[in-house]
Amino acid sequence: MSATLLVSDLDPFAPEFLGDPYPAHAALRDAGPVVRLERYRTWASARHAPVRAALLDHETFCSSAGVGISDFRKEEPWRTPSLLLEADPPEHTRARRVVAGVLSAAAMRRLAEDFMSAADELVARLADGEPFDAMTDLATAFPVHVFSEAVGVPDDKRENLLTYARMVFNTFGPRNELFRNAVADAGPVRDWIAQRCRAENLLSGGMGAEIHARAAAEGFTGEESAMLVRSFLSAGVDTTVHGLGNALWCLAQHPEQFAALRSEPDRARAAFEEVLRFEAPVQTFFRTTTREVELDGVTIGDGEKILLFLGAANRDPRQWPDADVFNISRRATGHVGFGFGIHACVGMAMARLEGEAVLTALARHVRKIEPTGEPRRMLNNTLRGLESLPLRLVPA
Ligand code: OVM
Repeated sequence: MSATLLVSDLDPFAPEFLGDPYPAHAALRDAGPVVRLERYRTWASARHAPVRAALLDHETFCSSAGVGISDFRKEEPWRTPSLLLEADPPEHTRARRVVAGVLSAAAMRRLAEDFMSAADELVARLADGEPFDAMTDLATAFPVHVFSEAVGVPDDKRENLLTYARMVFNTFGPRNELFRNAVADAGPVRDWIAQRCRAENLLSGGMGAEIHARAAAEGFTGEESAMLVRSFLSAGVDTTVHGLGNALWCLAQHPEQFAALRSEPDRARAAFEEVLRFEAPVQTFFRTTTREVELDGVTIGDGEKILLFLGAANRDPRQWPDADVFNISRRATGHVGFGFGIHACVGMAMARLEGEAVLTALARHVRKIEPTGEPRRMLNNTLRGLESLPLRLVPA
């Protein structure tokens, strides 16, 4: 066996780690390309090259055994596995085709104008110099509204989308307090989601209805089509909420970067990409090996779980100069915040559109983003983001 460092005392799902993962990320990267996490008897990688390589080799590093710490071959999954996220080819390929068709470049062009005007209106209204909670009133309000409208989720209890997503992302981790609290009283929210996924409960003309239509044409049953909508509802809202929240936080913390964005609003897309590199909303995913494999010189046995630290790979100094510096002018492309390979975020064009819309509106309407209090961090086994972000927007 090759030399590996046993990081026996590290718990990457403990509150102290989740609150500020970056020092531990650096230690993990420096320990080796692939390390052993004794506490969970799992492998892990925090470097960019092996994380990217594992994501690209989907045959060896499979998803059908679950992309959380739980091995579906040994433990019963807490919910019916996703046909998209928790699947391998050829089943994954069919599901992906349906969902990717709905999220095409042409579909994004149709959404762009609505997203831009919704962001413009909201930011113009908030930019009055008065303190507000940017998590609630901007980073959450915007995606919940534009996503629900685009997908065709009726305007009733839409906040359940956030509760459900938080639950899903917590359940990728171990059965710690975050996991247990997330699934306690899960019933009503799960039922609400299951109902929303049904064809008859989605508004006509929306992307949800289109999933049902395309899925039926591919030969999926109504129940399977609803499962594909479930993927949409699971992955489509809270991820962008925290992408936008992290963007606002980064820009508030780095006024010179916001000044650069203001001077060139066309940089909004690139700025959002740098946010995703620097503060990846989805921090981790697991894969499971289908054979013995050597990853960056380390031998991993067959049937082993490996934790891929996307957020740490995005700050690997072996990949980026000044990796710990937030700089909207750098080339952030190549980050793994959206994953990589066949499972790379199928909704990334929509996420980028939301980011571009909000950052463009900020560049247009806001002179200064000023914190008015301490932000409160949200802890989640997978997501990195804030619970509240008090600030004020000084109008331009
Ligand atoms: C899904 C799903 C759920 C959570 C995340 C995700 C980031 C997908 O149900 O397919 O991708």
